[in-house]
Amino acid sequence: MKKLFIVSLLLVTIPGFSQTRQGLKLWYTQPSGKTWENALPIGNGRLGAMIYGNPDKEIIQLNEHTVWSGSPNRNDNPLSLDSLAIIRQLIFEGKQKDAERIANRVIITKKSHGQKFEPVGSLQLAFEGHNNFSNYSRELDIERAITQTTYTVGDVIYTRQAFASFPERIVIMRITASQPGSISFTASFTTPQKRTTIKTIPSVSDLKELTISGITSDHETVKGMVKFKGIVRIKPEGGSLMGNDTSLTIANANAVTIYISIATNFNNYKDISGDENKRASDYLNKAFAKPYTAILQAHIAAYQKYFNRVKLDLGTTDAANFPTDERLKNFNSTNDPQFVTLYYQYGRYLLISSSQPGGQAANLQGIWNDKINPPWDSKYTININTEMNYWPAEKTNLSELHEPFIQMTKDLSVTGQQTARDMYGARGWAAHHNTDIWRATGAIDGATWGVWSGAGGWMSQHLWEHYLYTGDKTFLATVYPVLKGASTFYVDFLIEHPTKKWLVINPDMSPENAPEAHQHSSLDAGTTMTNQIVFEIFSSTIKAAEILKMDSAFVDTLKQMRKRLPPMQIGQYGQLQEWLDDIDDPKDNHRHISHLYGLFPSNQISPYRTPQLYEAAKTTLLHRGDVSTGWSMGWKVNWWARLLDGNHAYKLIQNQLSPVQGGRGDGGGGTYNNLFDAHPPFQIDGNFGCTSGITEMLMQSANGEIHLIPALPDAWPTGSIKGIKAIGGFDIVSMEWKDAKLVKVVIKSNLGGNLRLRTPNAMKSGTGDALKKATGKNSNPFFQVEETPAPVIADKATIASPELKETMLYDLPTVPGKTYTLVIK
Ligand code: FUC
Repeated sequence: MKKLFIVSLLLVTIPGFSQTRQGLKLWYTQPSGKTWENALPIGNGRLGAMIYGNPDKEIIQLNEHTVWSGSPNRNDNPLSLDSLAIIRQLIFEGKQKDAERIANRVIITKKSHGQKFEPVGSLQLAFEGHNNFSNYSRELDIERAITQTTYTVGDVIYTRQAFASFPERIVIMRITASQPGSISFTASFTTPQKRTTIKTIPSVSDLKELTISGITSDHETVKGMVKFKGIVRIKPEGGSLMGNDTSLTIANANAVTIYISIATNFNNYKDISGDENKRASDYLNKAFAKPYTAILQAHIAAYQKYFNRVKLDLGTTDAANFPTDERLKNFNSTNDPQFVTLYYQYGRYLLISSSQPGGQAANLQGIWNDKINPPWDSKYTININTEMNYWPAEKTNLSELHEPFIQMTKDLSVTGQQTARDMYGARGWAAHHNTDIWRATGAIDGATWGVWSGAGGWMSQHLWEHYLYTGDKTFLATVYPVLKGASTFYVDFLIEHPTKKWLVINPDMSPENAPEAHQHSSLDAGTTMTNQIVFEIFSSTIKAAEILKMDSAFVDTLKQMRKRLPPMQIGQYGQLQEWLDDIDDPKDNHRHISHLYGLFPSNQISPYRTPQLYEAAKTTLLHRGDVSTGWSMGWKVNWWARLLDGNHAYKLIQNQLSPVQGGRGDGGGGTYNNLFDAHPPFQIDGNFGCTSGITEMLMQSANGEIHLIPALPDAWPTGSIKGIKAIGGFDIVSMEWKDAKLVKVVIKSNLGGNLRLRTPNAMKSGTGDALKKATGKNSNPFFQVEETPAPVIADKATIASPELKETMLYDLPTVPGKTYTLVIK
């Protein structure tokens, strides 16, 4: 209490502080120093920057979304096809290790294991004498997507604002001072890139500008051919600007605006014939002609178009008055619900900033990476991590931002055709567990990780979900070939299991787990996750074809084959089996729990429709434990939400919102000071996974109904949310709960159809009318859930019946465009 009082006093007396207290802000009383994970991220989906806010040496670390090592290339291993039969036979015979040895030679690529997302470099601003500062604060305002640093040197107050303008495609920083003529600094570039030229050249009005030109790295025998160009042009107000060969010096200016433009020659994964110089100059010239305030206003408007759609309120306590790093340290020992709101909205901020229509999809680090050799190349791991990045897209009302992921899937549906054909003799398209900007679809890393072909099915499912949320049939028609291609690959690649007679994928694996029973080899046939993925993409393709009224013969094939897929199995410990055989180890705490794909993101396991599988999934999750890598804990928030256990989901949020301990490889997850998620190292998937999970705690729309506050933890008894989305085109315009009871919900129907609502307590319509109790199947076409085949249950397994809280289930017929209000009865 005492500490709080002191902080509050500081907050009102120090200028920088008084602004940083309110609203959705990350703020700190210390500069970032040398630590990248202290710096604050800004981005416009094309450019990403980390702002350090160091008074004496500002660092603006820069990324551009298409600066990747390498050039158009493929990495299939054509030896695969000839050895496929023997690999399959060995796996069916239980000789996984022998199969693995061959797979490492013939399936795993001998070429690129994926290219790297590389940084451009850093713009450094050296301010002499500014190491002696006071009254320091820096912040990232996620309601406006702007960073601000304020400090005092002598009797001058300095302020720096920076943002990545969405409309202008540039990064911009404005430096002001409380007294005229006080701004002097030198700007220069540093870069970890090896083939660059940094120089100043004459600019408009005889001033000089600073440029960096370069070509990205060669990597794993692929020649680096992405050419990039960065230009820094400075507009001083008063004072002077001088340039030497590689730096610009500003002296005694009243205010300064720095415009940074970066572009490359990248057009798409097979075309790098663009003109990076012209692009960089064009963006810059357009922006430079505009005053700072105009660029700022347009930026805020463009950002808020997305950001303002959702408002969350879980309550605010005094704990919210502390700087962000303090709140992170204290989160587990204080009641700070607003910190969850901040983290939730930060996930949306990060998606808006790293994924814009027409740009590249958010990679393992979104769009923020300072290393020339980043962890896992900062590329796309598509056996979980990239999909997780896009879990919040539709439900948190950022549907348009799904586009880069959808485009990537469309690209893979083309490049993956050659992989399907050359490596497996199959039609359709296939991708393994990783890809990159060149849309490589070969198998990489080693047989323990790479021999997995589930990506086509999983990624295509996002396209189907985009349709389920939007009802956009034109979109569905354009992406139907992607769904069909993913399914066609499985039609050709499935093979009958010699003894069980089910149709299975072989070779297969349950991402990246390797059971002891198979001498720690990952290879297997018909793993549960793959069966679920195939079941799901077959079902979605069937529905899509039926909606589009086409391909009836293909639909019949899919229906016939779907019946022959392995059902889910409940093993001896009552667990959901990860593999075809009952070989799960209840002590296994592997970070991947891939077989729970059926619980989330899929909807094949539900408390109401499949109670035994629901219990088995819960047992599995309890076996695996809570603490894991960041993204794994993010997934667990979603699973516990689907298991309707809000308190357990909240426990995972607490684990995630703890300061990171240890470095790469240590596991244990956690969060950095800038609220980036830690695997460790930094991986952005956990941020997005948790934002999705918090939404799932408050609303779920996957199981043939819309379930409101399905997994509310005790920590959030009262709150409200506005603007999230459910499938079937339903907007949760607003929802309020009090003492864990739903008190009011306003829902807009965009597409019409039956609205089936599950609520924790009885509701009546806003006009006082009684609501109709739901009966039978939901008639709304968007809520048709494929029936999950009955599980096979081990003799030894004991399965309890789920203990479910009583809920109400209503049916409300809706008309497109109309809004419906329900209040507590
Ligand atoms: C998979 C995961 C790792 C990490 C990496 C990027 O290999 O198993 O934990 O997230 O992707």
